[in-house]
Amino acid sequence: MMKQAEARPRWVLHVDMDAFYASVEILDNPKLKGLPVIVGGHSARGVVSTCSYEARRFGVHSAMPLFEAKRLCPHGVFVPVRMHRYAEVSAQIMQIFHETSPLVEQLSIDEAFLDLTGMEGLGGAESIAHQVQDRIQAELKLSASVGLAPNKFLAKLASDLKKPHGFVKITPEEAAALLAPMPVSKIFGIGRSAGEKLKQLGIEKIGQLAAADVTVLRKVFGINAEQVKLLALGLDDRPVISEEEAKSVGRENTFDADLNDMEACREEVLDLCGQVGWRLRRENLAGHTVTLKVKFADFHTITRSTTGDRPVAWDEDIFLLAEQMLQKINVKPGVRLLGVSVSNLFHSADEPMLAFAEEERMQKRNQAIDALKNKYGENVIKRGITGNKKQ
Ligand code: TTP
Ligand code: MG
Repeated sequence: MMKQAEARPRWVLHVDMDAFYASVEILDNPKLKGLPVIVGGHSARGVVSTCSYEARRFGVHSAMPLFEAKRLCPHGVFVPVRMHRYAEVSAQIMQIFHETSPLVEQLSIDEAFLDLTGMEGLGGAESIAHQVQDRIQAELKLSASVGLAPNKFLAKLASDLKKPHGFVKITPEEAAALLAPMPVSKIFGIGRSAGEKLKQLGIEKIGQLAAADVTVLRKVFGINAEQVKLLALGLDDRPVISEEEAKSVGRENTFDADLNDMEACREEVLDLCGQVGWRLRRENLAGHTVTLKVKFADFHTITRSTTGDRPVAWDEDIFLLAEQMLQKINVKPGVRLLGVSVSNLFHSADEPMLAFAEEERMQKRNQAIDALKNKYGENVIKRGITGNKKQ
């Protein structure tokens, strides 16, 4: 019998800058040091982007209307957003990350995961984590909080525990006990609505969630119940994915004979959307932009892109956008190739709306197809177009 491979112990580092925009403003204007600095306004919609920890003591926080921040902190120093400058500093921070590990996953302008697994030869994950925090301080004169843990969920949680300038390491052994007394809202994807439902079941703490019966959790999380329970136990096997890997996910198909009617093109686009969706979901990815590529019989090629209001990963959602673009294209001259891709990717588990979507039926259908494709390959199933057919 084949021996099952031992699970490799992982070390994931999550780095998140402290009061990022405000800290950059103070860096560029040291007179602001120690003052309640509130960044927002001008180009923004009149809300606080962020504020220094001095301002947080007055109750000011991100996304709060500026007038309210002014009321809470009348002596605050209000400064406008300077996006290009934060992007510049962000690039310097990411440079330090890339010099530290080959596997860096940027989550937002001021945070990233670094996979430090197997870097024992360099002094071990903990020493590297300190080096990263120290380099940011010494070279950029900025403060970061770091979390070191065996997986992404715990690493992100850890970096937030002792802000600002925190350093928190969570070992696999201590994870469950550390999580147990925390409120369930600490788990990404558990928002107010799921929190309320759990409360009705008498579940408020992560420890209770970890001990709950999966069949009970299904009532709240549907098919995600198992995943939520694993998170509550401190288990999360999502990989750290570098930008190169995650730029876009796409599939294209060249036809033996050119297609020249819309219905045939729709069938093909639907099939491509299924292949792209499957790949996305396998990697726990979702994307904001869907691109349709059409190569005509004369090799002339066009691409059309749509960025939707919400991220897509389900076949149906990708198809909805792709189909709208297809309908505007004249396919009569003959289509030689069709391609569908999704870009502007991020990890779906980081966007709660998607991770625990209410659309359970769609999830079930997609996941049933995924299970087949995972087993037999992507050509095992071709989906038919349902609903009203257009010409
Ligand atoms: P965060 O990391 O959430 O916040 P922060 O770095 O300011 O503070 P903390 O120490 O708690 O990490 O977000 C990073 C930047 O993103 C933040 O500096 C400003 C911007 N941002 C907004 O513009 N609007 C928002 O609602 C949030 C949350 C952040
Ligand atoms: Mg931050």
